[in-house]
Amino acid sequence: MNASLIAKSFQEKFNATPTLQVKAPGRINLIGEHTDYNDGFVLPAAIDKAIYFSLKPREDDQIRLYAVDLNDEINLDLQNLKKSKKAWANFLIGVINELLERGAQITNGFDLAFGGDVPLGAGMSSSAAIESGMGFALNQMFELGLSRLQLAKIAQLAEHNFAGVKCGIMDMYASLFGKSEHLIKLDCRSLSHEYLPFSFDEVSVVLFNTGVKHNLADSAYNKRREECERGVEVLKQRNPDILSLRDATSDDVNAAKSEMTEDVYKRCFFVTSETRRMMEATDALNNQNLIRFGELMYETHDGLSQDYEVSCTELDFLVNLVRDKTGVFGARMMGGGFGGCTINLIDKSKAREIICDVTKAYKDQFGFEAEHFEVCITDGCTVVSG
Ligand code: GAF
Repeated sequence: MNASLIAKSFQEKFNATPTLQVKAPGRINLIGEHTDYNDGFVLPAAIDKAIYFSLKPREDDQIRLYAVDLNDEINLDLQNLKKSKKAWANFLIGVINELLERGAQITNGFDLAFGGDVPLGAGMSSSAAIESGMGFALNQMFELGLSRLQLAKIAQLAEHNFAGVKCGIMDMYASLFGKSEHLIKLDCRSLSHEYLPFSFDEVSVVLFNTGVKHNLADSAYNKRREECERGVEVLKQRNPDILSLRDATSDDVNAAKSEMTEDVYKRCFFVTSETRRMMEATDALNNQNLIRFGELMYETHDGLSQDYEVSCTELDFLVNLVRDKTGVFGARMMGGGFGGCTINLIDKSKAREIICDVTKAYKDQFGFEAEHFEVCITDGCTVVSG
């Protein structure tokens, strides 16, 4: 699916030519997992898997939304927006609603078709791409004058209030602020970033998709967030300067261990260790030291699996499979967890062979193929035409 196929579907569905087409990419995250909602740092990038939108304003208040990939549609009234029973529609309605609540002048209805090639539920943030792209498109079409940062915050609120996941801001930020061949070192407290060059001719970024998404993903995500908040309450008693886990070290957490439940301790220990790893990884990258960077990725995976407990059998299998393979710098599960993809940094000359080995071993173990994606780092949301 690409922009012109979505425009063609729009034409067929609405019998009109779209006046605006936009593209909103999915994301990868190199390191810094579950740190965004703890005010920490993350290192994501936008990728060449994207959601495309075609739109045209209407003269009345009707909003017609068409999900091309699902061949499903809904009609709404701008003056009477409601949550839908269809999960896909809520990502879009949530954004319209958040914009209206902030006084955005969306003055009339519109027709919209969307779809793309960000695999659903694979941890590449298809939902954030839909939310970011929706805000970006409406900002363009109705000349709302919102900044990319404002759009990222609106997309995040839509996810909180309409999809029910209390996510951090990383995914939306990456979709909106991505820059070709660069990682985004995002400070989730100040919401400012710097771009770090990431263009190693000899390295492929490969994602292996477990093809599973375990049911408890959303509720467990919210629970992890609450556990981190409970940990902060304990740490704050000892040191009032600790406002979030970003302000604490693993030593602080160890010192307060007896005042925490086992689960809260493990979550806090992971996040504070991840903050330290994230900083070390940035140094390794600046020194072009991919070997050290890769070691840190494995450490992150182990922490996510054992302390944060958001991995699963399939993800652990994929990471363990490549752990000692020559040609693999590092690998780990990526994103919220409980399924989705692993991210792997692989020596380009060995990539074919390693992809074949992994695909075969996964099929032998689980009985179905693990899809793989060799991804490139791209710019964030863009206007394709209009
Ligand atoms: C999901 C969330 F949406 C992000 O905000 C982030 O917390 C990530 O999980 C884990 O790092 O993608």
